[in-house]
Amino acid sequence: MNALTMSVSTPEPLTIIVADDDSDSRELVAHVVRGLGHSCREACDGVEARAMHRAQAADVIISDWNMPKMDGLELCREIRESDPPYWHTHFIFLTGGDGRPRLVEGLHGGADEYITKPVDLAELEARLEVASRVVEARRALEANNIALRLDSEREHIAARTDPLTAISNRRRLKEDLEPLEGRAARYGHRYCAALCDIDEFKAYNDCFGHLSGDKALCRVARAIQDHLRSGDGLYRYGGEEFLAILPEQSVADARAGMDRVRHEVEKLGIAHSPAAHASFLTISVGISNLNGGTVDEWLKRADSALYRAKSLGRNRVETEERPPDAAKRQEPPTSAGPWSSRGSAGR
Ligand code: GH3
Ligand code: MG
Ligand code: MG
Repeated sequence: MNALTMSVSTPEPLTIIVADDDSDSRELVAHVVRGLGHSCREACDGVEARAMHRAQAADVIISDWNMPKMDGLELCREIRESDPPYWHTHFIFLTGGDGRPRLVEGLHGGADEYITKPVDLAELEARLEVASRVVEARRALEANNIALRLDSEREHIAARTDPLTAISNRRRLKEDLEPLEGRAARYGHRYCAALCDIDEFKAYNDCFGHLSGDKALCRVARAIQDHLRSGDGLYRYGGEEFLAILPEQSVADARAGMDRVRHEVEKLGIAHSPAAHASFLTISVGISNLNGGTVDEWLKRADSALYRAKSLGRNRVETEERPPDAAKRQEPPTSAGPWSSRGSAGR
């Protein structure tokens, strides 16, 4: 059995570049390589081989020593310098005559193997088996690294995601809030905070049970998320409280946007407890603007606005520093009913 008729002994075919200016020698080696089931590209000199490797990195380069434009040793050195740290190109030198002095120079230059011409086909096949083992080890390491990276990315995301609603949690909020103060102060960016709280949610739980409460919480979170702008962030702030961070919006814009969100939650039509004032689950929202103060003060102002929204009857949006006649300008909420007189601010 010769090298060409042997079955492929490698688990995965290799991608190989054969570089040789002597077309007979190059074609013979390429023929053997292809016969063993590997993919093979042929280059007439070092420059061409380098370009091929740059276009698509090869697992193995089998290169003649003496070639025009760029010889094999230079090619080998370039490959070693330019390959990324996670990649190792298995480099095999081909050379005629007494190869001993070049063997040492070639290995110092970064080569892994050395074959003398005329090429012995059985030796070439054996050298490619060695290459396969090395490449397999590299591929396994690479796959392991990718899996580890994915795992750590997944863990990173999971640690910042609320497991119930799948929106960002307080840890993520803390990280996202950190740069905002500086950005607002230094570059004049505007941010509004909109604190949303489900109205009379305790009554919902008491009536339908905690599991139904969980489901309703998820639907409300999804509805809020779906109706924010793409650059806005939404976080689970507390039990049934969500915080939306709205970049580059005036308080008036934020108020209009969050009133649409409030309406969308109401439109879900999640039947509320008979003990609640409204027929359907609703949210109240408090909005504040990050204008020079600290993030903590900013969130406290949103909380005060939310408290006012609760006091004024729930299912409504209130902003900080509300002008005295603002209540008259806001459309009465569709399902607020008699809350203004009966609702309590029991958050
Ligand atoms: P208000 O309109 O004043 O906000 O009234 P409320 O009943 O919503 O407010 P309160 O703070 O009295 O109660 C909040 C309720 O939210 C009580 C708590 O059981 C419920 N809750 C908080 N987190 C969760 C959760 O993860 N799942 C469920 N099902 N309920 C939750
Ligand atoms: Mg509530
Ligand atoms: Mg609450």
